[in-house]
Amino acid sequence: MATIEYVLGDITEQHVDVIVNAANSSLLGGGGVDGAIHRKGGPEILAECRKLRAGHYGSGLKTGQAVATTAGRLPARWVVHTVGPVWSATEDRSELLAACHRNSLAVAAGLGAKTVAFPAISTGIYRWPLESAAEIARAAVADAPVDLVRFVLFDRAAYEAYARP
Ligand code: AR6
Repeated sequence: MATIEYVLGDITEQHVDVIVNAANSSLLGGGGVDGAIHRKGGPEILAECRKLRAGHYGSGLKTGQAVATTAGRLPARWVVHTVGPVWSATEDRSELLAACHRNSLAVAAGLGAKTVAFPAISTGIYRWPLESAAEIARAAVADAPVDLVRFVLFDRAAYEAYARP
């Protein structure tokens, strides 16, 4: 059974094996967590993402899928990039949000990672309501095949949604 913990902080500063990036299907960067990871991790991460796009992921990473690169100058060993669903009030995309978490953990475990940090995927630019995202994310990591899952929440509202008992 993995230990699940919740911290208020910046995911780029986490000393864990894997940090998960809330990316987009282009894999070529963006704002939010994605922007911070590429900015602080340096050009090596983007270079690896470009190679992925030139190879197996020619048409991009689909929503819910996950793929790894190294972590450049970040303290983590790897970045696992995943694409969360954009919030929809008319279509239930919960399974895709759960799949992001499960597939990221499977990729991490395949690398031999024991400790994995997640941001609050889809709750920023993709507008997923915090309480709902927290419930889905927590359930999706309950059987994580690693020793530690750490949710790294960037502000107090996200922390309170994810860390509530
Ligand atoms: N550490 C931890 N959490 C953070 C950090 C950080 N350094 N920076 C922001 N957050 P978002 P999404 C929080 O928008 O909603 C990008 O452009 C933020 O407060 O990063 O999945 C991608 O390229 C929020 O709670 O991801 C995609 O196009 C959470 O991380 C799109 O945004 C997620 O916000 C993905 O949107």
